Amino acid sequence: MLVRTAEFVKSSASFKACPNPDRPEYAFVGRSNVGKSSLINMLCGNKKLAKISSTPGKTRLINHFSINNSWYLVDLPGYGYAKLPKSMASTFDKTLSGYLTQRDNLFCVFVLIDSRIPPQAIDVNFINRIGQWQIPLALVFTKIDKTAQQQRNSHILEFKTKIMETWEELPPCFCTSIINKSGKAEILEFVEKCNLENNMA
Ligand SMILES: Nc1nc2c(ncn2[C@@H]2O[C@H](COP(=O)(O)OP(=O)(O)OP(=O)(O)O)[C@@H](O)[C@H]2O)c(=O)[nH]1
Ligand SMILES: [Mg+2]
Repeated sequence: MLVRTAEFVKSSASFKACPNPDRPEYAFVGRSNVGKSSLINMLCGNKKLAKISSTPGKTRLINHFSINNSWYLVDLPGYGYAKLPKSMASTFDKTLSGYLTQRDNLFCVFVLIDSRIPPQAIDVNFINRIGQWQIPLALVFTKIDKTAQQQRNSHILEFKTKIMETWEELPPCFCTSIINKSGKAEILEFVEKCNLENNMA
């Protein structure tokens, strides 16, 4: 799939304020700083589309981007940012769970995992929650340019093994790097397939 146009639509503080759910939607979620906004920019070929930062906690709202005027990409606030005051962390959690459970046009949630580190309980727990909500999901192992192949592969294998303790089958998995654009074609092809399977876009 070719991304011909990618436009920012709006930032929303809750699912209630999101744009009309009238087209397929794909959301990116994961711990703060894992690379959600960077990945959206890579997929769209526009480094300035979603705001990125080396400081965690940059994205604080639900951000919709319209792709080819026919489907949405959504940049979500990160979870698990330790430096947030507790009250704010719980607001983020409500924003996130409200969005994930109420958005009817959500075709797939991409959960981003940092390939530089071994499996983290917070990611595994979050993925299990998505499973309980029965929302289609895919896993994206990010920043693969940052770690030696052997170490990264062992983190990814450990993660998949952990997931298989509770899941019957592995969800689709992707590996990405914004440095060399790894994973871009694969993710866009996956989105195209989902759109076609649902006869939309
Ligand atoms: N080397 C490398 N750096 C990356 C990659 N993806 C993201 N980064 C860097 O990681 C940092 C965080 O990226 P963001 O895209 O802002 O992360 P985020 O998940 O949107 O973070 P929050 O909005 O704070 O939740 C930035 O400094 C990016 O340049 C990657 O594939 N490779
Ligand atoms: Mg972000």
